[in-house]
Amino acid sequence: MRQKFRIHPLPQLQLFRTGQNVSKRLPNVRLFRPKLQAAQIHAVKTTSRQNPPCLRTNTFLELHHSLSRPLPCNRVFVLFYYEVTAGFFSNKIIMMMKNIFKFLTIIVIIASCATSPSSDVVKPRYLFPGDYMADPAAHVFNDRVYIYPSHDRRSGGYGGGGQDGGLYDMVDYHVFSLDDVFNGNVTHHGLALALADIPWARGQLWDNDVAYKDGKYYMYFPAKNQNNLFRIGVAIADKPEGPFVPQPEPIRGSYSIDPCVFEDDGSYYIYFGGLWGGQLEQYYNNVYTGAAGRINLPFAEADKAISPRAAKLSDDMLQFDESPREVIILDAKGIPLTRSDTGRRFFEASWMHKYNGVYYFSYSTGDTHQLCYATGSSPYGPFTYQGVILTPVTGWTTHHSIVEYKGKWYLFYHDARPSGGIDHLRSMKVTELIHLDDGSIQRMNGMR
Ligand code: FUB
Repeated sequence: MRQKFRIHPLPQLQLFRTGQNVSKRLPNVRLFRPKLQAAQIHAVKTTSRQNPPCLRTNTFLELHHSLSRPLPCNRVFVLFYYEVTAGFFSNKIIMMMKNIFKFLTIIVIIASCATSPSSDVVKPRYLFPGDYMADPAAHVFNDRVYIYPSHDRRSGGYGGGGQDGGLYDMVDYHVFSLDDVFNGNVTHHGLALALADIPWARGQLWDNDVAYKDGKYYMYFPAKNQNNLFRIGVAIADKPEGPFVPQPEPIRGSYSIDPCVFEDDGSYYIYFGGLWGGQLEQYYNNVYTGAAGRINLPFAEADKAISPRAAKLSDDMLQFDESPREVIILDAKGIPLTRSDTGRRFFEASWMHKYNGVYYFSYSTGDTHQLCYATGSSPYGPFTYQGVILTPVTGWTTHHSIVEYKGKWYLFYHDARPSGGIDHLRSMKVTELIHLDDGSIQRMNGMR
């Protein structure tokens, strides 16, 4: 039997912002493609309570969406929709109308995407306007989010300029916490560890991370020693906010920068490494080779991107339990990324999180300024490159952490916008991070 429909009223054109709650405007939205991703669902979330006068309760709307990628959020977007009720028109005419609107919608989506490389859900929040803090490592302890940033400052610099990162001349760490990511107070717990209290360290307290085990909190931090080589130290506290008491010596066999610690099934893994000023190029097979270390390598080896390192921590959390292993990042064909692939290869800022049983290794590409991620089935990798999480921010460095809190995921990161773009005076911020239905992470715009 031929089913008849009536279209009433004529197709609607409406402007809205993705990410905006449209529930009051679009009741009973029926999605043309049921497999919508989180942000899209967010964008068209509806309730049927408030019907505008033009809509009837027995009608539905069809939203045409034909792209596999999510809609860019917080962008003005044109929604074409029409209302269909049992009535005048034949199936054939309905199908024709559907195709026309599908076509128009695709054009608008493409135009919208062309002007923005990313999609975002919630406007990011600067967390501590009072001072410059960078590289925020966030963890949930005692139902609060604790944030462990580097503490940027104005300084004449720590020797070596340019690629040595001498301007990042930090001398202490402060701790922050919150229990409402976007609206609540950010508690500043004050000084947690100072360079002057670390017997082996001479300067440059860069990105740190903190892990909890058996009633103690362990802070892992890089610093330059008397020979100007980065080593990684540990400091211990009874409370998440510190104060942290440093061990007299750095971790045996440690080198380079940006430690991050990840707990999995009761084991703790430390990831670390950073190129250029982070000195990772100066090590081969965990041995210090100096600047010339990679010159005589066979081509295939020299061509391979320099890998971040991972090692299991000892039971007492104070040493490596094994020699650090290379964390290999592969392309989609299973081939390790190359050194010249600067848009995708690892540079610094390791972070690990687990989502739906999959290990997500994320990092900064340094001189191409992206935050990227790669996924795998083991904490050691290998990981397969997946894409960009955050496009470049204001300032040279980009560095982040990813944490789940009260059922949502967040990206903590920094940029140098509040300082007017001074690379080494950065401000920490947070935004929501979305895992899409297919396991990918929704790309975000670093300039927001
Ligand atoms: O904060 C100093 C360094 O800048 C960090 O260790 C790097 O990851 C970069 O953010």
